Amino acid sequence: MNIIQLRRSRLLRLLTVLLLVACVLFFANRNPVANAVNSQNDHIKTNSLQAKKLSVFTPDKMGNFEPPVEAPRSGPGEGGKPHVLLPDQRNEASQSISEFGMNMVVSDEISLSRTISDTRTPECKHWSYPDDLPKASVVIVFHNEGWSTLLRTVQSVIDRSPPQFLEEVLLVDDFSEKAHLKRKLEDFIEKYNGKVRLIRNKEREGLIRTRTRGAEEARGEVVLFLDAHCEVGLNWLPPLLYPIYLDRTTMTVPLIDGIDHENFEYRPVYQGETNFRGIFEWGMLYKENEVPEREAQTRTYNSEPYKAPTHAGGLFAIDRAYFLEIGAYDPGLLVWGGENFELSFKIWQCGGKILWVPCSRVGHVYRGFMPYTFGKLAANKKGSLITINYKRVIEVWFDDKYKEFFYTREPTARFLDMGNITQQLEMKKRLNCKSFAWFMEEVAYDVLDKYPELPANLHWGELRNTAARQCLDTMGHQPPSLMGISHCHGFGNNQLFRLNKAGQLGVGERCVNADSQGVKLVVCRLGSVDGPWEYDETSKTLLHKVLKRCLAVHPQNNHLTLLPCDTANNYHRWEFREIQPK
Ligand SMILES: *[C@@H]1O[C@H](CO)[C@@H](O)[C@H](O)[C@H]1NC(C)=O
Ligand SMILES: [Mn+2]
Repeated sequence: MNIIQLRRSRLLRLLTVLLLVACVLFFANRNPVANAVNSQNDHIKTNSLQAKKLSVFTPDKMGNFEPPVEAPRSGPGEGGKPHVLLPDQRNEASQSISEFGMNMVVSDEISLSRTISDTRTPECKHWSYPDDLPKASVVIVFHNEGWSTLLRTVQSVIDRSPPQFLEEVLLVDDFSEKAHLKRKLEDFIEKYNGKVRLIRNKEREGLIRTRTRGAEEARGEVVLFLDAHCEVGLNWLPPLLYPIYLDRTTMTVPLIDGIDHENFEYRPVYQGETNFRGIFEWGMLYKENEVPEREAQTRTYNSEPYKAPTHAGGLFAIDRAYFLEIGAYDPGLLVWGGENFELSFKIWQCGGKILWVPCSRVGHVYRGFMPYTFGKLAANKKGSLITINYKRVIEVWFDDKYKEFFYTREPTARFLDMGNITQQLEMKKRLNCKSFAWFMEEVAYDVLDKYPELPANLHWGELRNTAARQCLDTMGHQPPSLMGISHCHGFGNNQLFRLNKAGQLGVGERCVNADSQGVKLVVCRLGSVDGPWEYDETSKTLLHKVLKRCLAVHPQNNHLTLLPCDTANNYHRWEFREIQPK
């Protein structure tokens, strides 16, 4: 054999080997779970070809991690049914609602291991997942949480997670004061034999920093954050871990079910087969939108995960090391709010992705209100903490054009002190992150359909009637509702109006319009930024162009109304006065 022949035969052998490997890989990927028991597969993995097993859909067979069907149980709240108290418990119940924001008397009577309804789309039962998924630390941050809601969160995770994928449940106490969360809690979790761990902050840090601390202290490969008043759904864990197993720069988000804060009924928030995903409006309020066709058609099954621009915030899973590599949460964010956007924009713009996972469901108690204060965390801050956070987030992640939309929608934000963002901008550069325009075109392409580019404001501020010396006011009502006038009080949500170039008079995310009944606060029409109003700089009158009348205070009864315009009448005169946060 000469050299050339030798080379040729080596080349041939190499090609044959490559072909074989490719075949094995191909078939392994086609039927991964069958291959899970096949040593061939492990061989491939240790050969560092990094073959990942794939999930498989089998219409005629249950998925490999599906739990056996539970026998129905009777008892308070079993099956996710609402639990009703006796009449003589009403006082105690309403006290607990004011203390915790939810009915703890009801919760305390329901078993920590109660059964719930299966809210998943039926397809979900037929997915099998690889047996070598990463292990998760479930991180639960709490501050003055009620006893049974916190422990039911823990117990449901223990009950409904394959133990081989659950490294631990890590409870992180953000400096609670309540007695039941001290020694009693430490004693109780001993029964979990080390599977449940508790760490405590030495001072109040707020939700955002406490979550980051949880990730730093966690021992699992994946961190999975839950609120402290959740119940995880049937077979919730493997579907969340699987996309991260395939690509460690993926954040996964379960679909959230509702748990009623008064009777603890467990019920789906999303009905039927329609999937939703997280988006936002330009004031940075979190919104949801039906999954657009462009995304839906990238999948074979409606039960498969889909890409989402953002998420609600509380519940998600992420590779722990990846989360820390991208700086976890911006440590300059305060307490609560906007952190979901910060993390979402960072993940997408810096090369990762966010998937919502329809086969993973987690129930969450939506509280009527926040039962605690931010204490000294909020001291010395002018304006709302959340708006300060939003400003920080948009100043780091938005391009100039999009920043303007935020300041148009939230004009007082220009005056707020967002702190120093130098390090965030340096990190953005270091990670070579893409522009916000890229994100809007490739990921959040449905946002502009619902919330188009905002024309600049012509005027903003409180809107004061010259004769009545009072200000236009939403009166704190929800739309649709009649508006009124009241004592001008400057900063706040009810009297801060914006009139844009297209005639829209907005207040927060709402709009002002009018009909035969009067001047009304309404939900702004989705997909539009225009409106019926025209302000005359000289006469200071505000004309409703459709009704051809002017906004006025009635001279007789001092009520807000629309009248045929009288440019010389002070009851028809309105002046915008810009206001700065106190
Ligand atoms: C902001 O932070 C950077 C680095 O963290 C520092 O060099 C800079 O002086 C800070 N700027 C201000 C105004 O404090
Ligand atoms: Mn919550």
